[in-house]
Amino acid sequence: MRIDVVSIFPEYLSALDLSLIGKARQQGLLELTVTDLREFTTDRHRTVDDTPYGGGAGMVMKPEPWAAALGAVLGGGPAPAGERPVLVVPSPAGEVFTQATARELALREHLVFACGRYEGIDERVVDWSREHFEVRPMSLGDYVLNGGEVAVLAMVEAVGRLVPGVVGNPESLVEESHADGLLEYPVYTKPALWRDRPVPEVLLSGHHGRIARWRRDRQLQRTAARRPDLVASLDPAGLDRADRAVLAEAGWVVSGGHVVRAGDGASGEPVA
Ligand code: 6GU
Repeated sequence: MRIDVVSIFPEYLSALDLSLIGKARQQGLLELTVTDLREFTTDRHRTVDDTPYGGGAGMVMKPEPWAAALGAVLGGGPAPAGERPVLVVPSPAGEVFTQATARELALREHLVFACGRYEGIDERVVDWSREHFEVRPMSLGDYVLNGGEVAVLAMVEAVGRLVPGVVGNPESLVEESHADGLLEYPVYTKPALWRDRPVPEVLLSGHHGRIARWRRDRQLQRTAARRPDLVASLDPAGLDRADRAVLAEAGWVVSGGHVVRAGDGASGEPVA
């Protein structure tokens, strides 16, 4: 996979030299290039921003350096046959980036990340880019960062670890949080007794069936407690009798093909 990042703070992305992603780059599994947007300015002050038309606070990133930088990333000449690169534009006004997004992007050949700063990039850059890229404005969640760089670190790590060969043991991708729409179960290691706290006895039993059931129950309970939005998105077809019993205990029932809070219009359910 090829990844390009364009930023006015290329040093910010140096964290991608480290750890799993750094190793994948050394092994040639990921080809990652960081480009300094200011290299594509033409004035003495290397200006990348200007005041917003229509007034208002803050500054807007100028279109010309962005078009030049993205053009260089595309490589001049005619567009190669095959799929267009994806242009991810990090923004709190984007679509929310999820594990499903990471899985989708991990299948692509070429990802380009355009790190905006200030109040954002002139919208015409986004419009023009649609002629050359599949453009995806993306947000990490409902809070505001000062620029796209920190978000790109998160997104590149989430996508990069799904590229075949990057994570040593692919089994570890199967059981982690969000793999099945639920949060991960709690984990324990030695010693079996620590500060008067024992490891849950079932985990020492060697009984694989009971351990799997216990872990599934903890996933369901934890997800109900912390992420009711995820419970409401579960497909009832994937829930067995034991799952439904745990969810009922947490106040959720299957009704009309959906998982809903007990009492929320579910026929025959007692209202608390
Ligand atoms: Cl992707 N960018 C910025 N600037 N702020 C954010 C974000 C992205 N996601 C959440 N907040």
